[in-house]
Amino acid sequence: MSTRRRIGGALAATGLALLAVTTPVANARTGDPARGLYSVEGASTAEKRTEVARAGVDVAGSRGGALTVVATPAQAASLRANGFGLKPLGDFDSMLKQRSDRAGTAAVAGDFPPGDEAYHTYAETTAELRKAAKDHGDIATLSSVGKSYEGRELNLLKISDNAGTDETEPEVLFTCNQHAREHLTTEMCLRIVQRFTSGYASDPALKKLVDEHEIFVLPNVNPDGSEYDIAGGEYQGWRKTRKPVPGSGAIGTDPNRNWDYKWSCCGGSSDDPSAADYHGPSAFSEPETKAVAEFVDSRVVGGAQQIKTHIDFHTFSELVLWPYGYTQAETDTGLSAEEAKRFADVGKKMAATNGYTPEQSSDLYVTDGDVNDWAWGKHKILSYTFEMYPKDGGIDGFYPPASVIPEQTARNDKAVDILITEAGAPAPTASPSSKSADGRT
Ligand code: 3K0
Ligand code: CA
Ligand code: CA
Ligand code: ZN
Repeated sequence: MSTRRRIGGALAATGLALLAVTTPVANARTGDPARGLYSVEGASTAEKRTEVARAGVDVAGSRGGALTVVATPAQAASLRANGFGLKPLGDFDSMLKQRSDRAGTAAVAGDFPPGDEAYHTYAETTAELRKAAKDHGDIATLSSVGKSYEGRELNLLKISDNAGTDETEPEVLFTCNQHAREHLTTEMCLRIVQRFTSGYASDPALKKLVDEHEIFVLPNVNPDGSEYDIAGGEYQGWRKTRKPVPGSGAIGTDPNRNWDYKWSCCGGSSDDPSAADYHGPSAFSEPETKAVAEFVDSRVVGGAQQIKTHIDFHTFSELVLWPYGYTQAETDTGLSAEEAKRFADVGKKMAATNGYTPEQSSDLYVTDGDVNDWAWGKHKILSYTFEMYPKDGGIDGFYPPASVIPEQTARNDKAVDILITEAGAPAPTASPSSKSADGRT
């Protein structure tokens, strides 16, 4: 792989000398136009950030009043024409290659690039889950909610006392890796698995959390995407699923715009199949989101949703986000002032333990069809997005060195415990003037 060269028309990109961001060097493997990484200045309000996202660019992170985006030459030109200042940070594909080759040794097929082998591939993640279930059979059972487009099992580990029995205990869900390249999140789910299974016998506080709840962990929502991202020993900067979009030459849908609640309602996702935040041809067009949703639907027992709280892990920017994403209003259909306050209170409580910034999802930029809006809007699950380490960065933001895994996953231990504990707390009582959508008071 290290000898591969990216060829763009008559141009051969042979090194940093040709990294001028204005030069459209094609990606030799995909044939895509070269993508540049930019800092977009003047994106200091949610409206402006939503406008930037609407250009179809790939929003990598948010830093201060600026957004870090990956843009094609056409997208960059369009943003500039709309008055945004773009500060070039480098050629995305070349930066990916540089990042992948950092250790300077040959990549092992199917594994993470040299130096990053401590990250778990899909096969290694599956092996860890099997081992947890085998070594702790009384408190851990492994199942699958369905298969990905390419046929990979969407593994689900349940952790609880009497794990083989559906008991009447508050249920909690942790999901990771909706976005392919956000590999640190898979490590986060594995950390949760390790901590509660290995710590059960020796740590009374952990044992209590396990005994009194049913904890579901789904480490790879988008395994096709994450495997594609590391195929060939070189990072691809991939975000979406891997299912071809019917009637277009494009591949992949943004799974976190594909959920069936206010899907594609509000300019918080793209109609363009090639865009980074393409919402898919229809809600739940992707087998992955559909399978996870059907699992959550299946947890309605005797008319009551058993899953009470949820975190969907992403990277990066160090944020705790809550619904709604589709609107900038703090309250809307099905989200009363009391409920919005509970989201903010618990969100801030968790953020106080990990140092992330707590805010409503749409304070970042408007997103429609995301998992939190669906989980709350349909099931009243207290559902958060955590954007993990780092706080800011360029492409390296998605690919922190494996050495940060222990610290950056343990950083969320207390927040995870709060979220689990919160599953047993009573839902807030709404005042009669602001009943929730289902009429509960
Ligand atoms: O709820 C949200 O606002 C999700 C934010 C998430 C997204 O889907 O756009 N950010 S990410 O793509 O950079 N992980
Ligand atoms: Ca139990
Ligand atoms: Ca149960
Ligand atoms: Zn993400």
